[in-house]
Amino acid sequence: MGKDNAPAGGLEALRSTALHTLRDPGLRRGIRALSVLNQERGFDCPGCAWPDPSERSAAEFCENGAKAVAHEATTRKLTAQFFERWPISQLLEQSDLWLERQGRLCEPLFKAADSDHYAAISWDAAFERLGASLQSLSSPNRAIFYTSGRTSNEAAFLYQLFVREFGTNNLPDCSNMCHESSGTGLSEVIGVGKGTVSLDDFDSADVILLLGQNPGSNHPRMLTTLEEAAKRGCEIISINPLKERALVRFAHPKNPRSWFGRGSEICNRFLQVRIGGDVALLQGIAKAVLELETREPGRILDWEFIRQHTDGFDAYRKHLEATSWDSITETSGIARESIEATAVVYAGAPRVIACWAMGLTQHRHGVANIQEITNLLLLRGNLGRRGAGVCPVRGHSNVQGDRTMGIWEKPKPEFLDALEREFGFAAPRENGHDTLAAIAAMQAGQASVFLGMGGNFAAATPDTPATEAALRRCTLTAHVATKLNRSHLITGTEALLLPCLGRTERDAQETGQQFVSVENSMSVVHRSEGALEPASPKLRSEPAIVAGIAKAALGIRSAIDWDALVANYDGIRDHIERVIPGFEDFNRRVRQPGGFTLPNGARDRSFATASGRAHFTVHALPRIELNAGEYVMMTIRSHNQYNTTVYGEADRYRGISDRRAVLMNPLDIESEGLQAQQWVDLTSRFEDEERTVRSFRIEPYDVPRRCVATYFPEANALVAAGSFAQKSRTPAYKSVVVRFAAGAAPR
Ligand SMILES: Nc1nc2c(c(=O)[nH]1)N[C@H]1C(S)=C(S)[C@@H](COP(=O)(O)OP(=O)(O)OC[C@H]3O[C@@H](n4cnc5c(=O)[nH]c(N)nc54)[C@H](O)[C@@H]3O)O[C@H]1N2
Ligand SMILES: Nc1nc2c(c(=O)[nH]1)N[C@H]1C(S)=C(S)[C@@H](COP(=O)(O)OP(=O)(O)OC[C@H]3O[C@@H](n4cnc5c(=O)[nH]c(N)nc54)[C@H](O)[C@@H]3O)O[C@H]1N2
Ligand SMILES: [Mo]
Repeated sequence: MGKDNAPAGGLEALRSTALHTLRDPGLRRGIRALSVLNQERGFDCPGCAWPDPSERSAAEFCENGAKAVAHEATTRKLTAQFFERWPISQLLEQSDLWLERQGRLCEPLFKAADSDHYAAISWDAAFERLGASLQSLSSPNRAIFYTSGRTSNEAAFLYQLFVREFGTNNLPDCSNMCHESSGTGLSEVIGVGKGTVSLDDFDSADVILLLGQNPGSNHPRMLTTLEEAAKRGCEIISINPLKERALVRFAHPKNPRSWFGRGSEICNRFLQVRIGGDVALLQGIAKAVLELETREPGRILDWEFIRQHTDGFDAYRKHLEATSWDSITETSGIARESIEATAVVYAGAPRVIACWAMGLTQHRHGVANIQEITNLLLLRGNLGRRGAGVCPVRGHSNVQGDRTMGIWEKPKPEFLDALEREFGFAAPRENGHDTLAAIAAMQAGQASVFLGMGGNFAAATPDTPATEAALRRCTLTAHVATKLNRSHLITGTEALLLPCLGRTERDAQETGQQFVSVENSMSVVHRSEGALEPASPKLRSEPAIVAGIAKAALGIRSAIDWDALVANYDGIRDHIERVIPGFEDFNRRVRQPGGFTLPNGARDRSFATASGRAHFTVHALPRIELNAGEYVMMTIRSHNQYNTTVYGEADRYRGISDRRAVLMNPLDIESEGLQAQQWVDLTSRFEDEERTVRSFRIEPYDVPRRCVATYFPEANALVAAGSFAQKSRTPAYKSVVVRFAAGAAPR
């Protein structure tokens, strides 16, 4: 349990950065890439969506960003000869790590109907095949167009434009599995589905709540911000079943003096909530705040804000009064005294920011979680002023921008109207399939062509065997990708792999070198320009690939001059400016140092809800009923992975050496009659469905009773597709009910 007590970060982080940089791109290419990573004229880190500071240091990246860059910038190449040697069926038996290590995809590849091999194909022939498949469909709604979150604004805009001109809104994306609960929850109550803070706000916050987030591994640059806040006395409170190590002690890798000491403290209060207990805990804190107000009337709540800018307060207060302390402490697993002490800290702080990530969104009550955070902030007017607000910390580096660009299965009518005005075709008005609906449609034979713009659909989605079967039913599966992954091997009758340039690489088009733009977690839009020689001369940029597909699928029916847009991305940006609000003067402003910030009414207390007010909302306490022998399981990321891309077995910060681990409380291990390090099989229960995975190992860990953790994506086969958040349909990856049986080591 927490075998290693050294601070997170420090020398170890530097060592790991150097190791990955040397092993993959080699010294020169690696240093070239890192020297422009997150710099004004460089490329945006493909890792996470945490913003860059306005004053940048020479090394504006973290260990995990450097890993993501190193793995993209690798000099290893995957050519057609490799696929001659390796049949797809044999590649499938290799581990994800092995697939990843084979290097960059270098040329377009095609798998014919009767073949077990990918073979080289020309770009023109590849586009023709995809175009012909799309044209042969009886309805455009029989095609699925998935997007992962690394795609630039320019590529995403072109992609959705093509898909809508083709005639469907079937644009599921990784956001459906990620912050959809945040977008849905926030839109309902504050009128905008994005965060309201900027990086500057962290300089003046007095309390920062970190809910269900592990920034030490997943947003390491955020630790710099948190460390600075902690040093000036800001209180940082972690609400998380795990005491994540980087939040306990952190040594900044760029500050040599800190490497050998104990590191600095980030969080000073850890509330180890039970998995799924956040609604109860947040209601508990709010209930205690109301009790403080009763004791000191008029001194605790921001009555002026509540009266002027909100509605629903009375119903919310009544609900809290009627909710018993027993039910709150039982569901949250946190003692009343701790909740009350937290309320005192919250009520004493002039400015509070709440940050969160997947620990809150990936539950059946994911939307309620987000709205309870908002409730708590509204009580003291912690919204729309300096040093305060909501901060959903995004995952993929441009997942927020992709949504802004229209990658969405439920586009707003205003967006479609603007698209029609600009391009003169009739946009489809019916909502399309989100990720879960796309799987169901393929399963039912109602969709038969799948195109993935990045990502690893088969491994990231719930219920792995069912998703795989669904993809295999397709007539054609195609992926635009940088590196080989499992989804590329789970093919339809025919399959295509279309290799693209990565963020790190130069993108030369007819009019010269192009740059793209991205939007970070705080709505700042800025440029990103690659610097490295492309891994292969045959790679094409994502915008060029989209244009190739569009021309082949739409032919003369298209109203758009695709070639002109690819020749000069300024032309794409001109269209974006006329279609999407907030992008006025886009081409000039994107060239300004630091870019520009998109407007967001909630930042100025102008709430775009029907009443123009922010809403308090009432939620019943969600309960996860467990039978004897059952546990609630969260599936989480290790320090050594980027989503489905696994860099290595060990999870350094948590002191775990093997990814097939089940993190479990020692008292539960004992009461179940299990042993540490014992092999077990896990069976999940959802309604009347059961799913089993074999060969996981029991690892004693400081986690609340009746709660366990496993790693994503190994445990995805246990997640039922029918178990998702109300309203947002985000899969409930963090509340899976499981039980154990004795098992054996993997074969
Ligand atoms: N290096 C690296 N960086 C990444 C990624 C990566 O895989 N690797 N992924 C990117 C992406 S797409 C995303 S979305 C983000 C993900 O970033 P995170 O959301 O930090 O990632 P997870 O590992 O899913 O962790 C969730 C945290 O939530 C906690 N948790 C689980 N269940 C609950 C609960 O019920 N309540 C509370 N309060 N906490 C809970 C877990 O203990 C864990 O600390 O990171 C992004 N950045
Ligand atoms: N059990 C469980 N499941 C989860 C989660 C969880 O916490 N638990 N988290 C969910 C979340 S938050 C997310 S965001 C999803 C992630 O789902 P995805 O976004 O679908 O998966 P990734 O692993 O991020 O995709 C990685 C692949 O993208 C490709 N790629 C990398 N860079 C580029 C590029 O520049 N262009 C293109 N075209 N391709 C590129 C590479 O081929 C790489 O293998 O997974 C979800 N699944
Ligand atoms: Mo994500």
